[in-house]
Amino acid sequence: MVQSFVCLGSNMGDAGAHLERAQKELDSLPGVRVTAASSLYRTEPQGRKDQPWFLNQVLRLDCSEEMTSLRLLDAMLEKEAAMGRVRDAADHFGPRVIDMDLLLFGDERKTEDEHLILPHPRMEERAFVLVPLLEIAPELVMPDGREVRSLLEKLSYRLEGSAIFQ
Ligand code: PH2
Ligand code: MG
Ligand code: MG
Repeated sequence: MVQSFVCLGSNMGDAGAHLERAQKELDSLPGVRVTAASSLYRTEPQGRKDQPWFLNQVLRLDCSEEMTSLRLLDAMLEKEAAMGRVRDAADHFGPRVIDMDLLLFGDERKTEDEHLILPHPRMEERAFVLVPLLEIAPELVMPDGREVRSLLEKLSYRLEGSAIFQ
């Protein structure tokens, strides 16, 4: 069994409903169980500011032996498409119905595969990832031994209730 963390995001339509459906879809995958879910955060858009605020949430998944990180990535891309996600290659950071990002897969480290880099290469910069991640895994340590808590301490951000400004 491997423990994995996934960040969900949506800023189109009924974002709350999209996150709820995404969680159900992941839980229904063979060899995957959602074992923890953070609360929902309203977050300032990163990367491209001229778009609606996001709703973000982090899930913890228990994955059985046959569910590898690449299989999980493929399954998540399929679920995103099934939920109506249309990818715009020219707008990597623009609005989306649903985004499922694999943050961590056990202590796996991957740099050689262009489709999947682990840990997620931008998670360290993103309060919208680290705040919900720490909510469900306060003692979490990165595969290289750094505490996730110490990564968040380096960021300049503001948490107001469930809103994250960065
Ligand atoms: N996702 C992005 C780009 N910017 N900003 C926020 N607040 N939340 C996201 O999930 C997000 C983003 C690309 O996937
Ligand atoms: Mg993303
Ligand atoms: Mg993504």
